[in-house]
Amino acid sequence: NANGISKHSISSKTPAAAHPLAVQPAEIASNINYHAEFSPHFSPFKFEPEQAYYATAESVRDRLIRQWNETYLHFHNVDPKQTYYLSMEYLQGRALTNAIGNLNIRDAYADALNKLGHELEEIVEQEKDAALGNGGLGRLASCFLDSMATLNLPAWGYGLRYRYGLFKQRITKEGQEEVAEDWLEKFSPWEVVRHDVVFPVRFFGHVQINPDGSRKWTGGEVIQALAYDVPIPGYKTKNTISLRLWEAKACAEDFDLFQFNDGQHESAAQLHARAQEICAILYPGDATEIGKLLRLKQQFFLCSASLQDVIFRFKERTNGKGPRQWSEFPSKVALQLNDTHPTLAIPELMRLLMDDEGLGWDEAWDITTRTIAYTNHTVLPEALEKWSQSEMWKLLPRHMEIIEEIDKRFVAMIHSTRTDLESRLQTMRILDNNRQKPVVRMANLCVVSSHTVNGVAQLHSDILKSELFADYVSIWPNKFQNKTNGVTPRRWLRFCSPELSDIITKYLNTDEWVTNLDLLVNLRQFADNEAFQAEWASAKMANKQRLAKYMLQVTGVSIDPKSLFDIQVKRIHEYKRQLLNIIGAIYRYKKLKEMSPEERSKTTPRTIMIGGKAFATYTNAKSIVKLVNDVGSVINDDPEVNNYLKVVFVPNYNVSVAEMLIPGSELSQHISTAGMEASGTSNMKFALNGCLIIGTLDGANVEIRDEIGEDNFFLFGATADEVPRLRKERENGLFKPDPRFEEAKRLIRAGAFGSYDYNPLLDSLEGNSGYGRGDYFLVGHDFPSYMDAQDRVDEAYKDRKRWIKMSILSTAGSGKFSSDRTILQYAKEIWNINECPVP
Ligand code: B1N
Repeated sequence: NANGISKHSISSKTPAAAHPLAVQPAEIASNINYHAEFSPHFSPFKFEPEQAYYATAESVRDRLIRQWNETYLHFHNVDPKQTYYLSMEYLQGRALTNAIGNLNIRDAYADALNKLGHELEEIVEQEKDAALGNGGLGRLASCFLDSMATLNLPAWGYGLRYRYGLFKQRITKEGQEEVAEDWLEKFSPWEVVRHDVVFPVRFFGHVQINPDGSRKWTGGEVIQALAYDVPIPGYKTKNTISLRLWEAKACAEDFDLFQFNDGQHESAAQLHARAQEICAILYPGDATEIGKLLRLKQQFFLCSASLQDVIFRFKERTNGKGPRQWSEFPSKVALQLNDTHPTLAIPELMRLLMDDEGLGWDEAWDITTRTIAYTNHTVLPEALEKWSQSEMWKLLPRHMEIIEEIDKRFVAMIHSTRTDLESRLQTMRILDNNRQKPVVRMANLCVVSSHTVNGVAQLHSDILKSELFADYVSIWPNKFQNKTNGVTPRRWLRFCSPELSDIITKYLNTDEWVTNLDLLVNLRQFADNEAFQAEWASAKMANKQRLAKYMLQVTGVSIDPKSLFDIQVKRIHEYKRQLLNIIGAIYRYKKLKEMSPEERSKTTPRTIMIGGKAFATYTNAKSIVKLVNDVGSVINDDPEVNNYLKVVFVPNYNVSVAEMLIPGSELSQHISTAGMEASGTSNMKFALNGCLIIGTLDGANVEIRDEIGEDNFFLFGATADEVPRLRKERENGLFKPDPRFEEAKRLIRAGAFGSYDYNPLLDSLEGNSGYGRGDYFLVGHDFPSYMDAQDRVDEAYKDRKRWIKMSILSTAGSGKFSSDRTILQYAKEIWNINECPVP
């Protein structure tokens, strides 16, 4: 019941007209037609854009299947050490443009579609985003897969096939409304179901103790995990790896025919309903605590199915050398946990090794700790996962036994070797029993059980070592590493901005930068070149015009491509400080109102775009969405100022909207309270696209500024090490607010932007302390420095030559932020894997 390689192979005879590897546009066109006719999903004779999209996608998918199978077979034969990336989230976005771009057949497909009466640009728009993630963490996983494939690394992703991904955001008079997004409504042409890859996953039940003392988890309910594979093509390489997404199913035997025939329809299908629940929805939290038992079930489902699959493959790849030794496991398998969400892989691997394979504790522990590594993505206390021990005893009794044993052994180790840390044990332990409802601290379990723990930007990794995990550093000083995040330059420059890419290729005289992003530094020599600057400016202008057209279409607001395009798009969160942005915009509006027409005409016209989704139950985040929309309505309708300022909320921000916004951006805001944004990754995408950053010294901003140069970065705000002192000062009543800040808030409270009650939101910025008060995120403190930085932006934009030069230098300094660099570092410094290119 799994994906064995059989001795019997099949030969593939493909009709000539449908040949999947056609290169000539005419042949490709007939291949697309073949799919429309012979893998029909719609009534015949219709070939509207939607039908054309599905037929094109299937044609491209067929082309991928061969190299995908070859990759699997090659890995099987070479049997290299392989990485398995475990993540509850993948934010894949659309696949078509990416696939034909990576296969280097975009133009042929565009021509073929032309022959069939369609435009590629329109066809790719038919695809729904695969949004199986919330934000940066999920998108990072998808960029990593792209880099692993491109670098020919033996690596796979594992995740869940959620029926409903991240919600669609609709903006109404009330603010944000969440609408279920049915990405599988019709079907996805990019997944292949593997009916032969099925593993049982148990929940509940009890632990049975055998006569020999060994233990076995039995009873409870058993749900089947069925594999759906998504091909991940590398750029200009045959290597095509897999993203394996599990779906939950009940067995046919679980359907109680007797009960059903007896008229008890619901209870007959009980397990079927329970199975369906597991993969029904992605929990829409980003650095927000979600303590739902169903979420724990999802997490275990991912871990158990993936580990059974990994172990199956480990046993299968013997290459005639007789059965595998378990001691080989860590030299064949690397498991990477994307945050604590897949922590249960730790006790599950221990259980499989001990209870199913008969290993002893010490050997199982040695194998587990040499195999597993953990990436931390946040230090926000509310996002650090803690699961109730009593709930876990019910759902996963054997795993709780194992977790207790890990905790017990950790405590014993401290008592015997590190008595100096005994006073710290209460916070270091995995089990927190000092509360009414005892919990398991997942991050502590990860740190104790992993060979390597990493943060996602230098500052963040430093904070992990000096604060969150400081006590562990003294025990395992070499366990902690930094791996600064990166983004794939294929999706985030080459494909989303072909205009800029062509200019880069022309001046560098090579397109090698697409896989060797460090080459972008060579653009520095052209930063003052007038011809280059002119081409650069016109490519940016074309992208701005495309964006303006899009904004008109989705919001009805017309924006001027000659104004400065200033963008902040990310999940809405108080620590990301969209409030700082909007309060700054309100003050700008007030100033413009007070100016004479003459004075106004000398200001730098701006279009401020803000977008992002708010967690459905996060009240302040939802008020922020509403506020941006309300402020926009007033300003955009004010004929006195709307030639100089517009504020537009970008609805339903997602991967494909980002691909439209980022190339057209000139200034982007990454303005979190220092120390709170672990890395940020959109900052890298904006910089790569020649967009300047206004930002704090937080997350990866620090490294971006180092690379691009301080002259090309609009810096403001408190630093991470000042934050604790500033919070204290506020508590002691020593903070004097800026009058401009006070005035802007007063305008909101006075109803200048409508009658909605913004008092609770604004109260969070006031007072000295208290829950939801006391300006914990220091918006008021950073406001004057933010306004200064914005003045520097306005000045810089007036000097177009200087601005374009800064824009070029941004792109030129972005080489470090390729996810290829990040993944190579993981491969060498954590996974110890080598490339395995398909010949
Ligand atoms: O991970 C990104 C970073 O670039 C961002 O700075 C960071 O905020 C983000 C619970 C999270 N951290 N934690 C989460 C997501 C979902 C969830 O249920 C937490 N996301 C991040 C990539 O490193």
